[in-house]
Amino acid sequence: MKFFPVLSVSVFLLIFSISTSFPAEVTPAGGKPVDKKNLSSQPAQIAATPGPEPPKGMVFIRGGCFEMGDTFTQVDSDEKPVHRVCVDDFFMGKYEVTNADFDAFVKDSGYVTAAEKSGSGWGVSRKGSGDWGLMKGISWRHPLWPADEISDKMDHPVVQITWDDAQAYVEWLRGKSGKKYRLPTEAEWEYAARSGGKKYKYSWGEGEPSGNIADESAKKKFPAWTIWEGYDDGYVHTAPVGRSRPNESGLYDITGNVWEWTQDWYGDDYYRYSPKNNPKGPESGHLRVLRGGCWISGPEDLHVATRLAEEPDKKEDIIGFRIALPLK
Ligand SMILES: [Ca+2]
Ligand SMILES: [Ca+2]
Repeated sequence: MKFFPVLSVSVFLLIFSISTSFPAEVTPAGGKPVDKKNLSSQPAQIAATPGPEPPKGMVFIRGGCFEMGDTFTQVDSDEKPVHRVCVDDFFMGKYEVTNADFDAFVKDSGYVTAAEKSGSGWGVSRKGSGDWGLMKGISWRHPLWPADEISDKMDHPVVQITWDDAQAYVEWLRGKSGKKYRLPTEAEWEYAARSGGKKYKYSWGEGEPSGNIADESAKKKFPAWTIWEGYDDGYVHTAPVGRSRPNESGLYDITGNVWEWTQDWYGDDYYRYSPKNNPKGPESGHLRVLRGGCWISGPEDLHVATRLAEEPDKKEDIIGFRIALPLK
């Protein structure tokens, strides 16, 4: 398990006041509307899988069997043993849930998130040290620091969302649609990130990374971070969804941008006894699984088998989610 934060930076607990003054921040190209028709890079191969028409904003993932876990090293970890898993057909969100998506939910339901109730969330300091801490006055509406606004980044992934907040969103979707939306299971997530269970080390397959990760842009701001050397996605913090090249299943930002809550409880030994068919995680636990790495993640945390576990009430500026919909 990669205990958070997965950075070579000092962890600190510091309560910032709302009036704390930080230097001006620049997020390259942030907030511009995404014109998905004009994306410069397209997937190397979109699985030409005939299947049922997915709901808007989702892709069809044809089920199958695959080798789940870390197939690339011999090091013992919670990503071992590699084990065979089969998942049924399902739909998966093409993008991470955005601020615009979440705003529609909140406007319709009146829902108040955990960070708004508690008045704080976790985030990275705007100072170049990259220190991490609990900050007052941040929530999904003020994702990075108290003065940060979402009005110019409605197409960014929503963050500062607990697992329970994500559950409230999918329950709302269920009520609106009559369909059984939920978070993806950990197995579904890895199968989809592997473009149908392929034995890839990274979700993008071979070649240059794809996604908003700790890159050369991030290093200019946070010199102490471990980055993917030579790769520049242009974003220090979150990026609009859908800007990066999708994987072969047509999923955007499945690696990077924000960690994504899955439905499952976390068990560090779960792979030793996981059932083969449609595993749903341990029956109980105190941590939930997140997948995919984020904008602060370096190479070690970006391989497709990487598992992160957090308490379900954790809210951070690097955590969001995407939705799934089983066919039956
Ligand atoms: Ca980046
Ligand atoms: Ca992601």
